[in-house]
Amino acid sequence: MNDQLALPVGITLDRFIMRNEADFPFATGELSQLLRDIALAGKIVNRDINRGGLSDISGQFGSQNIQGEHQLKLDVIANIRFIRALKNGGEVCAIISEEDTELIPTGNNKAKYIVAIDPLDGSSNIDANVSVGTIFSIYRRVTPTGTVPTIGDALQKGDMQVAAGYILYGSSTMLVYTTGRGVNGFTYDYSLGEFFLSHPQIRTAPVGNIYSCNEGNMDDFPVAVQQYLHKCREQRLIGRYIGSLVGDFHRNLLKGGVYLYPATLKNPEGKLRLMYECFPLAYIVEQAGGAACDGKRRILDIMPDSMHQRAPLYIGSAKMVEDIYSLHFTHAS
Ligand code: P6P
Repeated sequence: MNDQLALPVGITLDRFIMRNEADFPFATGELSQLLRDIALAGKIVNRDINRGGLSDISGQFGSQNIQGEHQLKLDVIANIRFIRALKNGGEVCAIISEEDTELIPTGNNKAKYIVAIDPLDGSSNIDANVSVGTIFSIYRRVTPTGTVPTIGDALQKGDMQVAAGYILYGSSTMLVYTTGRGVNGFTYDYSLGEFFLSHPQIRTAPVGNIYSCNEGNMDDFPVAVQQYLHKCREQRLIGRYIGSLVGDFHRNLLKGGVYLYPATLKNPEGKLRLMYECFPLAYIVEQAGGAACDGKRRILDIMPDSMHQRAPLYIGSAKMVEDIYSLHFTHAS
């Protein structure tokens, strides 16, 4: 149960962080400052995205990332903004980014946090003005402070996260995050340059009537998923899928529903990346009363082998995720 007191709607992110820092007896302020650094970079990326069509920063950058995906100019710009904010903020000793093949040491070897980030997920939608998002996950390093961080600092189980969140650049820009005491949402007021608490203590319904999935891949899906989707249709559930994970996840979090990205022929391990997409959203959804699995395991129980590892993802309302898991289990035995 969330023991975080629901603070009044309308307080700024900064005041919220300060009030809640007091709740952590051993808080030393570094995590608070790290959250502020991420929020600052989010404000800058928000401005870049809003200007995308007006300045020559939309379209392709002309390179590919480790995923073999064409990097868009805004992908690269967002990556630079977040890496710069995290380096300059001084609270992070290393970064995993979707846009960079290797672990990025920041030089702040005395810092105790590691950040895994997808700087701009769903960016292929930007030219069509569809919502996109930043997804981040924060861990404590496991090697001694003062030493150069290693890959072992980065490859930690999902359950080891100390915080996770996303920034949704949509009809409004929102920062939603958890530090393990519930999930809170903040809406950005551009005229004041501040995030304000707008969605205190978000809880997700145990069952929803929305399912989000690219049904074009239906014939590739495991039998269990095909069976589940047929059930959704029989029950006349609502199909909503915008092809942008943060937008689909956020809508389902607030309204109830489930997002499915199963393994496909093109992505036999699933498409979504464990460290900076599945883990952070799984932490958030569990803190809001929901669930996330890969069909066989709870997402947060998975121990990653590599930074850019992929996984199938079923995430959202607990009962709906449990139904998908049970069907996998039935068909596995
Ligand atoms: P598909 C965007 O590329 C992304 O990583 C998620 O944001 C989104 O949910 C998914 O891929 C869309 O993938 O194969 O349905 O286009």
